[in-house]
Amino acid sequence: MIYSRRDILKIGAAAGFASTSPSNLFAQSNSAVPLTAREASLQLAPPDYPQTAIWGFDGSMPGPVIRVRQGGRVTRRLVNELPQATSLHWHGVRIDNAMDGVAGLTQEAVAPGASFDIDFVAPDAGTYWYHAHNRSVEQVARGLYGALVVEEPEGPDVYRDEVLILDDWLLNPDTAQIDPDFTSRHDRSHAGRVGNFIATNGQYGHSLDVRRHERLRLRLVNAANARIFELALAGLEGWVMALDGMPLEAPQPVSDTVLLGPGQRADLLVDVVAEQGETAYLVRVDNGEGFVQSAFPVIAASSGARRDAPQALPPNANMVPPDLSQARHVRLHMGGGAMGRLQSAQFNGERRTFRQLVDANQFWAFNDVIGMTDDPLAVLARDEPVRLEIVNDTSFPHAMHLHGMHFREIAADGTLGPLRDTVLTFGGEAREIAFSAHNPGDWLFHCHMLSHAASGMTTWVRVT
Ligand SMILES: [Cu+2]
Repeated sequence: MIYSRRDILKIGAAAGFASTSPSNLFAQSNSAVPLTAREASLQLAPPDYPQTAIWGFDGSMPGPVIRVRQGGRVTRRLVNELPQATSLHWHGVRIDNAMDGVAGLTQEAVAPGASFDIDFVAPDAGTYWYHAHNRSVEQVARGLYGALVVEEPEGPDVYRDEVLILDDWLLNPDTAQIDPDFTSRHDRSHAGRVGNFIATNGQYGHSLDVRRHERLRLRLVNAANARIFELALAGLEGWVMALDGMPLEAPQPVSDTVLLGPGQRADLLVDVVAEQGETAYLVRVDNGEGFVQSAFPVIAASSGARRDAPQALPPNANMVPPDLSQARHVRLHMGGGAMGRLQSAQFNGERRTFRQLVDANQFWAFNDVIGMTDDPLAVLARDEPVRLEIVNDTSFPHAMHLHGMHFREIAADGTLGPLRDTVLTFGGEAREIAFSAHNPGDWLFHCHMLSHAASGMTTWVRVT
């Protein structure tokens, strides 16, 4: 039997009704559902390898998919059973600043043995993710992340709605254990920590059975520390419906490849066009060569024919494009890294030579300054329109993520692109983004290549 989206919602509603018995209400009122960061081990590498020790939410990697209806509240108690302090960030959510989870900016890190109560409203439908935001270069690499799905009141009619979290791991090829050198000078000064084992949802040989002509919603999340995923479809025909959670005005047919930098997401609708007995694929393209990222064996023929192209997802509210004629200009110059031209930069309030910076394991500067500063990059008035020019004067790509607010890229012809929360820039490029500073608070703005963030590429803006 094929369930439509509405059938699934009906089943969910029936389960909800059953849970309103008095005894269940009493149990729920005691405390928020725990989300426990802890050590665990699981079979990450192929079956002939040992299990891999990871850190995961509720001991799994990825952590549990958290699903909530649009406008609903997310309440969890973050319980830290790790040997290290941690915090939890909700990437892409236009969140109350106090819940943004940035250790050292919006809250103190949660000490081992301590807990932190999370309670926020998810205003926008779409695909988001949560991940550790203390010592991120280590904690995300060890597995502390999961998906947050905020469902439309009435989503598209699909056979299955699947989260596919793409990641790579740097594993010891003999023991299958995660390489514990999170301060590698080479990773920091080059393209970041790039793994040697790539998988979907932490599963070797990730596979989903499908039928011909079924329509699936694939929620792709790039959780990698540094890897840029270039993706293609085989035996599937699809449309990009949303980027970084936010619906596109019109579905965009996937004719070529989809590029996802670290932190970025794409929602696809795909129709299975491979024949029964064949296998369809989500393909990872690496230097022009294709690799299986996820497999979709076509186990049966569908009773129906292919369906019409999908309608756009409903837009999220209060996303008025900024008035560029009134916009404040802010410039972010990126310098440093290997094969860069950085001679010196300010670090901890002092000017340091590049040699001194190398000794301090710091490699990247924003506007001549390395790392977090007491003063923000910009102090913005509430609802102030901003154009932020990002000049990548380095030899490497960088994926700049703004917390708390989405932005649009300004194209060369002055038009505004789709809403995003992370923009991928390549070496030598200048890109410009624009947004209205509608969300008050202190918001991190950093490279999501996490080794880069740990070695200089972190700043912040204040919205008053
Ligand atoms: Cu970077």
